[in-house]
Amino acid sequence: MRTEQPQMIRLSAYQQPDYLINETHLTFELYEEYALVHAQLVMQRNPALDTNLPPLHLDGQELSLQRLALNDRELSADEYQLSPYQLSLQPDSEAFVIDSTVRIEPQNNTALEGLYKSGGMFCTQCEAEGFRKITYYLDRPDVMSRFTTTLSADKNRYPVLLSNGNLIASGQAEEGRHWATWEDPFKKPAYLFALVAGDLWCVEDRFTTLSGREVTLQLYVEPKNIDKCQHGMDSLKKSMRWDEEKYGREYDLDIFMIVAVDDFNMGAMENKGLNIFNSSCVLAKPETATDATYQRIESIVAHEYFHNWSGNRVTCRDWFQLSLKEGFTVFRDIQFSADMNSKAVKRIEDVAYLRTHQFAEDAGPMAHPVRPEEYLEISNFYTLTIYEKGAEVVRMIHTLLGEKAFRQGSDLYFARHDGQAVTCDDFIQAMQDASGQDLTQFKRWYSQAGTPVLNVTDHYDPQQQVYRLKVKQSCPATPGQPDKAPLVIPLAVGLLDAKGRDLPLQLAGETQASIGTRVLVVTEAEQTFEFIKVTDAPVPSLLRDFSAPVNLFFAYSTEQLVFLLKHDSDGFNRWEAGQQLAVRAIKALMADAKADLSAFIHALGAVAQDPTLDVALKAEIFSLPSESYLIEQFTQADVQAIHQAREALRLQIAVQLKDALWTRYQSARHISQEVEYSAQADHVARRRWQNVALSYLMLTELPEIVLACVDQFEHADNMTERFAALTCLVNSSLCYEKQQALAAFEREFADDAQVMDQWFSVQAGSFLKGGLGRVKTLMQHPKFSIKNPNKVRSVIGAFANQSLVNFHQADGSGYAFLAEQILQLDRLNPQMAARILAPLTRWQRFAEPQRSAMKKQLQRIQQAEQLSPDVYEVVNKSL
Ligand code: 0A1
Ligand code: ZN
Repeated sequence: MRTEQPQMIRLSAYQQPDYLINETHLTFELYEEYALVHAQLVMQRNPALDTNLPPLHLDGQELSLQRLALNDRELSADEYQLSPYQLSLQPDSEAFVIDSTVRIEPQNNTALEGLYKSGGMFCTQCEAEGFRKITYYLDRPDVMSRFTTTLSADKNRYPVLLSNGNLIASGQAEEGRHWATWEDPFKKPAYLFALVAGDLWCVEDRFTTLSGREVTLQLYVEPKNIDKCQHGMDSLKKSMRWDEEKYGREYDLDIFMIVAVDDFNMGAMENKGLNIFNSSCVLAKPETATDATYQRIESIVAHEYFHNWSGNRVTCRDWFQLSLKEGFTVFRDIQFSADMNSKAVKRIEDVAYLRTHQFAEDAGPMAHPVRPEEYLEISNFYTLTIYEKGAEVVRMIHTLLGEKAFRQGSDLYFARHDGQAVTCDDFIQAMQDASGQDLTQFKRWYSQAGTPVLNVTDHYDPQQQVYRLKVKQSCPATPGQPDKAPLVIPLAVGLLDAKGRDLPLQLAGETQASIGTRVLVVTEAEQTFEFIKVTDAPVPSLLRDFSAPVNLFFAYSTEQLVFLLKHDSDGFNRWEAGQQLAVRAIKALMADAKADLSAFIHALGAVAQDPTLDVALKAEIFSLPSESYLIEQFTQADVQAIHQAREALRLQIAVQLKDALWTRYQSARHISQEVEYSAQADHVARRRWQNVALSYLMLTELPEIVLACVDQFEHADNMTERFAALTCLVNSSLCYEKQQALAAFEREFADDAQVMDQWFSVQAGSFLKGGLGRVKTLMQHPKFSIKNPNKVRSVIGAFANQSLVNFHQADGSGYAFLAEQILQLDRLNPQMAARILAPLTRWQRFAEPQRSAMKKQLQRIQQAEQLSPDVYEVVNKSL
C-alpha cells in the first residue's frame, strides 16, 4: 500500500541487470508469529556490461532487516540505504557475497503474495514480484540463479517440508523441530521459487520418461482431501506423455510435486518441480466435482506442467514478455485438451470464452497489446489478452506454418534459448528461421491492441463461373493507439454447393483445385480472392474453426445461416451459424415481443432430431449466447431488455420443442442411471446434452419435469447431474423445492470448501429478483470469508459477472455494493480487489442510467485514500 503515485514501468526503458546472482542459498526458520529468512547471494558484476561498479539495488518490500553482511563483514547502518522498496549498497569488487537476515510475518500476509499461511500450512506465491516480500533480491526474471533452500519448522505441525528441486538432506533439531534442504540444479528466476511446510498427505506415482528416466510424482493435500487426487495425478501423467510425443519435451528432475492450497489468488503456479495449485483446480472426485471441473483440472495441470519448458527452461526477459510463456503455454494446453476430448467442442468453448471476455477487454479502457508497452502494476497484466489472445496468436503461427514447420520452430526455440530469459521476438525469430517464412508483418499482432474487423462481401459471376470474396480489414482505435496497420490474418474458408457439400477450391492462377477448407492469407487493408470454375453460386463458410481472433461480418440471409447450421462440414461454423441466428432472434424479440422465430426454432428442432450429429455438439448448439456476449453486441447495452428477450427465447424453445427435448432428456437420464459413472468423453457429452435439455424443460415448470429434476438432484451419483438439477431449481419459481435442495446440499457438503463455493455461486449468480439481498445474506454465512479468494469469486464475483440483471439495477445499488467490497478488499488483498473491479470498468458499454451510476462508483473508488497500485491503475485507466 502506498500513498504517492506509483511509477510507470516501460518496455522501452529495459536495461540488462547490473549484477547477476550465481547462487542463492536460503534458510527459512518458520514460527507461528514470524519467520526468519537468511539469504546468501553469490553475486557478480554482469560481465556483458563494463567493469565500473554501480550501486547495487536489491528489491524488498515489507521486510524487517535484522542483519546485513558483505563478504562476511557485517555492515553498519551507514553502509547501506533502505527505502520501503529497496536496499542499496556499494559493492567494492566485481564478485562478492551478500548475507542478509530478514523477519517477516507470513501469518499476517492476507495479500497471498510472498510467503503466507493457507489453512495450517506455509506456502509461497512469487510470480510476478512476490519474492521481494521474502528477502532482498534482484527480483526480475532475467536474473537466474541456482537455489538451495533449507527450511526448519515444528515437526508435529509441519511434518512435510518442500522446496524446488531434489531433497539432499534432512534431520531433527531441538525443541521438536526438524529441517530439510532442497537443491534445484537448474538456474531459475526468483518468481519460480516455492516452499511449502504443512501437515500434508501425499499420493505418489511414477513416470518413466521416453529416455527411460524414472520420475517420482507426488500430489500433496490436506488429509481430508486424499480421496480427490486421482484425476489430478492421471492428468499429470497424460500431460507428461503428450509433451514428449507432441513437442519432444522430457521432464528434467527426479521428482515432480504438486501441492493443493485453499487460499490462492489465481488457478495455479508453475514453480520449478513444485507446482502450487488452488485446491479448486486440482482436487476432484465424481461425487463432488462436475465434468466441467474435471476438464478444467486436466487442462490446468497440463498448463502448469508444460510451463516446465515453455516458461521455466526458457523464461521471459522481462514482464512485458509475459505472453511469451503464457500465450505459448495456453496454446499447448489447448492442443492437449483437444487431443484428450472433442476437438470441435473444445474450440467452441474456447472461442465463446474469448469472444465474450477477451474481446470485451480489447474493446474497453484496459485494452493492451499482447506485448504491452507499459504498466504500473504487473499483477494487473495477467489478462485474457496476454493468455487467451496470446494463445490465438501462436495458433495463427501454427496455421500459417503448418504442423511440421511449427514443430521445427518450437524445437529450434527450445534448443537455442534453453537456460535463457528471452523475448517474444526471439520466439518469432525461431519460427521464422525454422520455416523460412517471413513473419515481420505478422509481429504486429504483438504490438497492436484491439480486435480486428473483417468485412467480407461476395460476388458470383455465372458467365465466367468466378466467385469473388472481397475482404476489408480494419481495427478500432484503442487507448494510445489511434491508427492501426494491416495485420496478417489467416482466413480459413470453404464453399458449400446447393446440397451442402464442400466444393473443390481453386484460386485464379492455380493449376489445381483442393477439397475442403483452405486458408486465405489476408495481408492488405483490402483484398479480393477469386475462385474459378465455380459452377453455381455457393454459400461461403468463413473463418472456419475460428482461424483468427477477429470479428467477421458477412451479410448472411437467415436461410443461408440455417443452411450452414444444417450442412457445414466445419463443426465450429455449424455452431457459429446457430449463434448468429440466436443473436438475431434475441434482437428481433427486443424490437418486437411477437417477432417470428420459427426459422430458428425449427432449425434447432432439426438439430435435436439429427441422428448423425455428435451429442456434445448438439448441446453446444442449444446453448444460447450468454448475456455477457450479447451485451458486447451493442454499443449502449440495455441489460434488462437483453435478459428478458433471451429468457423469452429460451421459453419459446422449451415450449415448442418440449416433446423432442423431454424424450431425449429421459433417455439420457435413463442411461445415466443404468451405467456406471465415467468421466470418458462420450459420457460427459451425454450428461451435458441431458442437462441442457433439462434447463430448457424446467422453464415450463410442468409437474412431471419438476419431479424428474428433483429426482436427478436427490439420486444422481455424480455432481454433474446433481449440480445441474440444483441450478435449475435455484433459478425456478419453485420456492419449496429450491429451499429443500439448497438446505440438503448445504448439510451434505458443509465441510467441503470447494462444493460450498459452488453452493454460494449458484445462488449469487442467479438472475432471479432480489440478488443483492441474497448476496448480502450469503456474505453472513459462517463459511464465507472475504480473505479467501475462492469465496470472493463465488459470491461477489458471481454476482457481478453472472447475475447481470441484479448487478445492473437501475438504482445503482449493485455498483455501490461492489465498490464497497473493493475498498474493503483492497486493504487485504490488492490483486483480488483489482480483479473484481473489472465489471465496473466496462461502464461505457451500457445505456443510461447504468452508465453514469457505474462511473460514479469508479470515481468514488478513485477518491478513496491509500489505494493499492493495483486498484489505482485499473480505476485511473478506466475513467
Ligand atoms: N503463471 C501462472 C499464473 C499465476 C500468475 C500470477 C500469480 O500470482 C500473482 C499466480 C499464478 C499460470 O500461468 O498458471
Ligand atoms: Zn501459465
